[in-house]
Amino acid sequence: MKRSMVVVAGMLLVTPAAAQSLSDFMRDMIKHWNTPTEPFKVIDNIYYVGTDGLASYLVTTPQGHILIDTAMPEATGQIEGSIAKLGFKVADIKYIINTHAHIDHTGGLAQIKQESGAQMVAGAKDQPLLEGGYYPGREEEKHLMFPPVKVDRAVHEGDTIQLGGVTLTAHETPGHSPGCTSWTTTVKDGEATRSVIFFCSATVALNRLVGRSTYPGIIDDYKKTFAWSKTVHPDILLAPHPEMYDMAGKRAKIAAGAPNPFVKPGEFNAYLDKLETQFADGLAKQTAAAGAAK
Ligand code: 4NZ
Ligand code: ZN
Repeated sequence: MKRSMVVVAGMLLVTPAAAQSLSDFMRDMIKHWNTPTEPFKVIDNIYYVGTDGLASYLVTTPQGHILIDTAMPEATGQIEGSIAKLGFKVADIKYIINTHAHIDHTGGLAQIKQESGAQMVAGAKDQPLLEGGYYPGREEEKHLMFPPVKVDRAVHEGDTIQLGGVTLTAHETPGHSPGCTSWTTTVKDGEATRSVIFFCSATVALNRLVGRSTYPGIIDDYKKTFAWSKTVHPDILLAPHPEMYDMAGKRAKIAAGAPNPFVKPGEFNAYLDKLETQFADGLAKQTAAAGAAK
């Protein structure tokens, strides 16, 4: 495993490696996030068009395409190049979905919307963040800002996007951001039909849970998301950070043919159980730190 990947995995937990300065850590993480990678077919009509360290998905249909998330602002050209390399056109994107309004997933939304004329879709509570281009509770931090993008459709639980025979259903999974939205659909895998989740995220990462929290109600929101996660059992887990579902390991196995390595029932639920434990640890640490500071 490359060092940068270990670093990113650590970031997604809570804290950087103690021996490494925060800026070194950030530099390694951003380098990984901006490293190019080959686009590839995940399964059926779902393609990976992200970078080595940040996921972006193209869901194709005969009536145009749906793009889910972008990456850092500087990686937008990579995503567009990947779409072209697969033989698809940016101009044919009809909807752009954002799972959550953080710079590592929103950097190319405004540009690709402008170039394609696509409708921008996001969770209703992330609309002000996307239209303001800032991180909630850290409005002054320039390095977390991204090009603002107008949201055409603000979605809630159960809302759908339908295009060319494909239906994507929105699920409110708040906490990581206030409007964090996961999407479900189904794909064909030979004769079988598989259920897919594009999970938003539920890591603590940069969020403040106690004191002046990232946003009011954040703790209850994470809890709602963990409760909901126990009620769904997707066959395929996809997420904004490729480490969340071992994209690289599975991609390496695709060449072998069937069975498709991305089909892994139970992976989502095991991962969410792990995130729930990490959330409890993060909350305990932040609570203890707030107590010690008094
Ligand atoms: S995230 C940064 N999406 O919460 C931004 O994993 C967003 C995340 C992590 C780190 N950042 O800019 O340092
Ligand atoms: Zn995030």
